[in-house]
Amino acid sequence: MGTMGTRIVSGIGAFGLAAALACGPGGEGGQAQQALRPASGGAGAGVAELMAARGLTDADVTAALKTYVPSGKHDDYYIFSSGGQSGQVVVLGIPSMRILKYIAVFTPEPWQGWGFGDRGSHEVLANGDRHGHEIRWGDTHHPNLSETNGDYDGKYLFIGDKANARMAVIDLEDFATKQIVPNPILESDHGAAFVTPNTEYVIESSQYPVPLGGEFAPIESYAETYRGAATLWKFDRERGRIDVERSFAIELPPYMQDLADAGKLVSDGYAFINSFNTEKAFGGNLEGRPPLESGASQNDMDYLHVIDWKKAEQVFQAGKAEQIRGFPVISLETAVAEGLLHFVPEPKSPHGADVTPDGKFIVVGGKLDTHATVYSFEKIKGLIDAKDYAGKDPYGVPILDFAKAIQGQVELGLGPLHTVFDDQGNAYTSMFVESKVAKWSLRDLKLIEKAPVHYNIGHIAAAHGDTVNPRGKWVVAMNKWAIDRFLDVGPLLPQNFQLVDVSGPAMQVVYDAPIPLGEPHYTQIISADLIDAIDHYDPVGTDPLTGELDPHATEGGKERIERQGNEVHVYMTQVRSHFTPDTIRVKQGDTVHLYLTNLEQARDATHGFGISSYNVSLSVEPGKQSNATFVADRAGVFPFYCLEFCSALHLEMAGYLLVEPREGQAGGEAPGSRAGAARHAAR
Ligand code: K7E
Ligand code: CUA
Repeated sequence: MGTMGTRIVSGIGAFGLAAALACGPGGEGGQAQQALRPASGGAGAGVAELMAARGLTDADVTAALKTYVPSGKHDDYYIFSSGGQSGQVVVLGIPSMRILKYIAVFTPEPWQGWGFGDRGSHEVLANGDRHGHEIRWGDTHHPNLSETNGDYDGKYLFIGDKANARMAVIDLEDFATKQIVPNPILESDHGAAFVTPNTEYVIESSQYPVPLGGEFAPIESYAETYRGAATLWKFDRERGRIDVERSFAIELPPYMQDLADAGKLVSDGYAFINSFNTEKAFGGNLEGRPPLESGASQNDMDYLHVIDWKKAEQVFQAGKAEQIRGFPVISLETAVAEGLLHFVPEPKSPHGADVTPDGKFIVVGGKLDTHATVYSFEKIKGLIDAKDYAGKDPYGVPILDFAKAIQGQVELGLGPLHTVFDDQGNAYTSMFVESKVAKWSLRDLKLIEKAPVHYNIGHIAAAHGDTVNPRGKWVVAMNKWAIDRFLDVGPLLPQNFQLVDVSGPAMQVVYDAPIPLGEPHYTQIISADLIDAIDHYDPVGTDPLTGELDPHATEGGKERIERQGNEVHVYMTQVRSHFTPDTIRVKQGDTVHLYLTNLEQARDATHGFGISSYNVSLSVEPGKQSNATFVADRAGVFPFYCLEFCSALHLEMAGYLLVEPREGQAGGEAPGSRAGAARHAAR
């Protein structure tokens, strides 16, 4: 999308705009000019007429031109957004804001066959179960792309589940989840995921303190027995998986740890985690204690946690961690003794902690304070090195002096939350209470401009805006409230992503995109050329979890059904427009192992497998192997069919599973049977 054209058209009248468009550069002037004129006989209309007819202003049309991506053309950037309670990741394009995909992560999702019979996905989901409970949802908050030298490399995406303290790994080769790791010591997280500059670690820090490891302790002993922690998941890039064996955690006081960021360049090796509730309030409004919310808002200052993770890694490797439920945890005592944890006061109950592209400063959003506070890493490091402490917290953690640690504060207004950066030395802070984006300069810490957004912006993202190499141009405001922005859809409204053009002298909101599946929190925006996704699995029969040929992959011509006792193994292939075999005979009570290979290698030649009554839905992309196992405990006739309209004979791409009653056992439910009668009666 060229900015030239938009600059030409801004600030001229409707008629002028049409003329400028008609005569503008582009080489196809003649054609364009024709298109702009009303076609004789009626369907077309000139731009000026269209603008008049639809009541569009110049600003509307420039916004449209900045965001319109013609059919067949691609977006410049990907947005990877958390999907909130949907437990998924939402992928959009910039500038069109078209939704491209929902990636199934913590929640079963039938289109992708995620958790609906596909054995691999069940394995991944089951690995995320906690305390013996099957967990089939997540609250995804903070996606983080893998980084090389502090910039996105487009290979992996990590996302935390705030509700159940879990971390997921998504491979951006096929946009599929490969791993879910439950945190063995935490019950909730929030500063998760954030990666270190070369993705050495994926960090997950706690939100609500608990006795680490999940045991019971009375809430009255909150200060003594409840704790937070920062977990450093070691990422094994070769394998594309978190290596739990090489991961560890650092115990933290029972303040509620909040958002976090890893240092970069000069501050590489450090992690910064906000907190609120240094009051150690724990609620109890029906038990004579203040509600959590007011109890946690008494102190003027909370603590920015400064963690030297490289030192922590050495301490862990030196065997100085203790085991909690089999997981190595560096105790608070050890963390203090080894000098790897320091606190810096921060104005009450902050929210975002964001490291500037040069790694020199950490910007903390005030939330209940009207400022963004800018901390100097150099000053923090100097104070730590000189052991120049202003005091200690009740757990012995040294506290640095606020005034000595900050570079300055910027008065922004009401409810500053999160901050991202552009390529011109500017910062953009979301102003939740004011419903604005505040643009300010990192050079002089002066406010430049505030632009209204709709409404109550939470996170904010910019193109590569939290890396060492921000791209500028676009900012996305992630608004919590949509109120009047879209057609009514009942009381539950979508969230509203607003695309803001920040390339000009004044910010312009150019697009509203409803996000109708859970509440997104953070997003990251990556240049599209960095994503190198595959369009089919190679070789044919690839298990997407291992990336290798599945042992049950079936070649064309070698399809078969093998019976071993009560186990029936179905080696099946798919190719437009049939399943082979398309008749499967089993006996009631048999365990059916379905090994399904899509023999195709053509882009977009995806088939599916859906079957009645057995809760199986598979997505079998070209070259993919999908295996499912189910017990055919119900006798009857069950059609299965392809779930994707893959060809003219797609509807014919079907077959039957015939489950014969075992001798002496009842068959299908007879119309006159008691169960059948009861079901009819219940209608
Ligand atoms: Cu919604 Cu990052 Cu979880 Cu702020 S958090 S808004
Ligand atoms: Cu294969 Cu429809």
